[in-house]
Amino acid sequence: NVNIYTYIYLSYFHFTIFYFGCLVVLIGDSGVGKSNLLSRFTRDEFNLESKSTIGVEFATKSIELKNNKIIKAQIWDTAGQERYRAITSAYYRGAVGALLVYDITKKNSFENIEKWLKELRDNADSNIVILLVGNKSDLKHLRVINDNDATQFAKKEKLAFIETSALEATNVELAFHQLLNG
Ligand SMILES: Nc1nc2c(ncn2[C@@H]2O[C@H](COP(=O)(O)OP(=O)(O)OP(=O)(O)O)[C@@H](O)[C@H]2O)c(=O)[nH]1
Ligand SMILES: [Mg+2]
Repeated sequence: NVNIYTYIYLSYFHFTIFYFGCLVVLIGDSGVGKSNLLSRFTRDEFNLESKSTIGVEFATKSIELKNNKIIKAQIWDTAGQERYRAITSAYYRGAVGALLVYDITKKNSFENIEKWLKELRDNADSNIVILLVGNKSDLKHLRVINDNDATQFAKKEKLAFIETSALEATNVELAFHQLLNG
């Protein structure tokens, strides 16, 4: 039983996907740095006191792929907080790629990757490209997830893996490019 507003909203949503083409989602626990990865990539900005995302935010950026094709990537930054789960999972459908982010200093955020992966596999298209991202690599003294464990896990789940720092701008560009080049 779909009311008119839902209909308008869904039309708009599908139009934007059609128009912009490349849709990428950022997912992972609250506080892992998704919004800062996005602001670093699209505006070269970082915020030490960023607020937790409410629902979903988005940004676009034109990038040149390996084959010299220029695409406009549309990036949806989803809220990590549990209470927004019903809204955010609606955005997985239609995405060509997902950055699955954890925080290298938070054991929980890495353990929850399996849960996020299941969310993705239940809701996204089956051919979606997924990149596992260990963010905050600048916090070397606080690291609890070593990159070996993450590499093993990524291998087991057939994901690509990269470590980033939104703060130091390490590998951020590379992560998005790697994802979009498939
Ligand atoms: N040291 C360091 N801190 C970071 C990095 N990326 C993000 N942060 C900090 O981590 C906190 C959370 O970052 P956000 O980008 O808001 O996290 P989020 O994943 O978007 O969180 P939700 O919107 O609640 O899902 C902020 O205080 C950021 O400044 C990083 O690479 N290094
Ligand atoms: Mg956020």
